[in-house]
Amino acid sequence: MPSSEAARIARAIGGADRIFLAAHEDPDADAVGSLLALRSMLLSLGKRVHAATPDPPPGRFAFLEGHAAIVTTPPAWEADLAIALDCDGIQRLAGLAEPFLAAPITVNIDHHRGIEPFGDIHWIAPGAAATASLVVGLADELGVRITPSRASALYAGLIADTGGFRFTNTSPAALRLGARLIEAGADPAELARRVFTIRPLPAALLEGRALSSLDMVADGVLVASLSRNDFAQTGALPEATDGLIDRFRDVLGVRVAVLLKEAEAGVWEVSLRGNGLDVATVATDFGGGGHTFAAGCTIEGDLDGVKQRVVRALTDSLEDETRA
Ligand SMILES: [Mn+2]
Repeated sequence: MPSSEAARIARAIGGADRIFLAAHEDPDADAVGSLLALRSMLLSLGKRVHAATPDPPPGRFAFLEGHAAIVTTPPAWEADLAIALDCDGIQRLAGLAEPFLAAPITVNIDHHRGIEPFGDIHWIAPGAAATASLVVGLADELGVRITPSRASALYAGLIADTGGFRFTNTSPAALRLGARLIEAGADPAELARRVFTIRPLPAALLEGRALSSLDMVADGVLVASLSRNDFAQTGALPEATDGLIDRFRDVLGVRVAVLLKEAEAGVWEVSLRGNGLDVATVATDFGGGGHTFAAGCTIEGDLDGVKQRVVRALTDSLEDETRA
């Protein structure tokens, strides 16, 4: 994927010795995979690299090479260059934002739509299926090889963000990239199992709770909710909800699926999935963001209040879209 931004970033990397790499809070496979692949590439170029995410990467990605090197703290040294991956807004770096911005040159590599650009160089490609695909573009620009471990990390990101080549961002380019990464040593069956299928018992128990909470509250708006109690009683980690909402979107008649997840007492993380309907606008109205059909925000209040506000906003927005 040739791009003038990739060339500028490659030049910035060429001129740097100490590089601070960061990816977004609550990191997903694209964030972790992109971070690990780029870290490995930069190490091979003889750079000193610090890789961090505001929250620890999920343990289920521990099989990816370098996973243990990811920390939640900024580097103890002054970086020459800081690169953010998969971050739709500086706020997604949470506590790492300030040290990130303190670097003399800052770079943002991302594929989210409608993001607030930050950094001296931003390479934002909303047409790219995953940030992982931009990291491959950068590898080509830098002339570094996609080793089997880099290919595995990047393939994990690619399949996570395309839902295993099922989402609307599944394009010829995404499939070609998948093929290239498999040729470079990624094991598709094993990686699909690691990213999508394997899960601990508490996650299965939590899904049971989410299923029993399902409520078709308005025409085509299906809401699931998980309280702090549900997490405490099942022993499930926050990441146990990964992929859950996508299954709820597939329930017949659903236009929008909503998952309300209580992060702290009275603080609800709201995930939205639209079946061909824009949900990013509603998420943005509540101070969140994301992709057109997959977005999220955080709302404070009790469950009923939060549910009502989200559902009202969604039904208003659905009416507008139906009329338009
Ligand atoms: Mn991504």
